[in-house]
Amino acid sequence: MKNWIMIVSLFLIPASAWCQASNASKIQAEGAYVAAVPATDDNTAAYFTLKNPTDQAISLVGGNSSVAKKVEIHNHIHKDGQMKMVHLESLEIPAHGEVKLAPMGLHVMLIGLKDSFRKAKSVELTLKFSDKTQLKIKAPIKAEE
Ligand SMILES: [Cu+2]
Repeated sequence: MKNWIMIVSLFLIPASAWCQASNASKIQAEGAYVAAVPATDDNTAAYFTLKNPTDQAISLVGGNSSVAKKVEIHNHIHKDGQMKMVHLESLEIPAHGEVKLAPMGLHVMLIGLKDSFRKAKSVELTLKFSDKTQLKIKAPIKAEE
């Protein structure tokens, strides 16, 4: 009798719910926005604070957006008195910690902006993490702050 009840309860959970639950990231993105740029600019940057409420470090490893050809994780460094951008393969968010992406520092670069960006008021961005999960965010386009 007990076995019979277990089989029935397994069937009651739809397969789609399993897929979504395993693919959705536990990382939270707060205060997300994308910098408004002149129409002649091919690139822009997205900023947000990533919070990791879990017991394990999780890294941001990439992303994509329909408004840009490529999405990369970047940092700004000072070298020989100049400000330079460097491409990072990944960005770790410590367990129970947070990482702030902000102008003049860490950012997510949207490279090769498409025409759809020019008319947009917000950008949908998918962030990919080292634990194979994804986070979809909607970031308004506004002046850098
Ligand atoms: Cu950059």
